[in-house]
Amino acid sequence: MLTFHSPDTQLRQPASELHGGEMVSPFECPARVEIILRHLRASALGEIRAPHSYGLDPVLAVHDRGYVDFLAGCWDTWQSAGLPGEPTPSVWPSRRMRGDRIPEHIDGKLGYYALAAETAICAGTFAAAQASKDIALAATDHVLDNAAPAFGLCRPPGHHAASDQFGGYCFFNNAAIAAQHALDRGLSRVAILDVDYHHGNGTQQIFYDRDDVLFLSLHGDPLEAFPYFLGHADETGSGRGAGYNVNYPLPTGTDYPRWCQALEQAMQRIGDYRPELLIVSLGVDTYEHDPISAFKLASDDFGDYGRRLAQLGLPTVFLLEGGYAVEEIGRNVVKVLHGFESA
Ligand code: 6XA
Ligand code: ZN
Repeated sequence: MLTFHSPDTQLRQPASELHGGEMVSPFECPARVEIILRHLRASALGEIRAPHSYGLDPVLAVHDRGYVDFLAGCWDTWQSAGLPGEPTPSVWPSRRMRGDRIPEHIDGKLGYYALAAETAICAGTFAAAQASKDIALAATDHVLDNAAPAFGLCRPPGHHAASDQFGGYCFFNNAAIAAQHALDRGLSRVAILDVDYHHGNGTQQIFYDRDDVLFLSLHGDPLEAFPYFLGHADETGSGRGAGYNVNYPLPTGTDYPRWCQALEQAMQRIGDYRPELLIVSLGVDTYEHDPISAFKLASDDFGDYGRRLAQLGLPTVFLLEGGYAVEEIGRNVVKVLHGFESA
């Protein structure tokens, strides 16, 4: 299986993250990619290629122009305002306030365009986010052109990014951009299966009223887990999209047999949909030793579900989302990909 990777993803190096009431070293860090690369090379999974630039058009096909312009200029605006530290959202148009006016001050803009406070923007964030979506697009093109699976080593991740919101370490929704790109190439049905520990609220929002993208997500119950305000089972899509959004919220402590039951249900639904492309939002923060998540998957379970996914027999692109047990992230990602290939 081919991997797509770009060193530009490493331009995202924020100094800190708000976690547990403290500023800590970010969980979503460059070492994640380095360790995955090391395991990919050692496992001889296949060639590692760089993507070409697709520009911003595929981004603007799913994201709001004002949002993209905000991300492009945020770091410079913050610097010009003479503010110390890193651009970090701290105020929101919350309930009973107005959300229809975009503030002019950068502090207000950050709150308008953010869904949470842990994700700071740094000098290289916009460039890294562009590299990440290029990886997703190149991997998707490879799958569609060669009828062979591919892995996009995306960083930053994407599934929390909504049409006009960043947060949860995400800026551009790589999976959504890839799905829309595939539709724009002439496909009529794409499925996105999100196996990250966290609900893919951004992907859900982007396709919520559409039936050309089936979105399914297995994740920590939002009553107990980030992003807290989306991801319940009764969110099933609206309008034409009614029935095309499927959430499997699972309790804290969920182990592999329980998780796998939900996976089998999701696979059944995907099979019924008959998509022409499957995009897997591959977060390995379901791992039992992940520092910020609460499921109990063991390393071997990753190989097992990789094998199961292959049984769908679909053109499949894997795009990296979360996973923060840095020492084990390479092993767990490679297990999924190897499992898929060996099936
Ligand atoms: C913020 C938690 C962000 C979770 C990011 C993630 N306290 N999403 O892994 O998949
Ligand atoms: Zn996650």
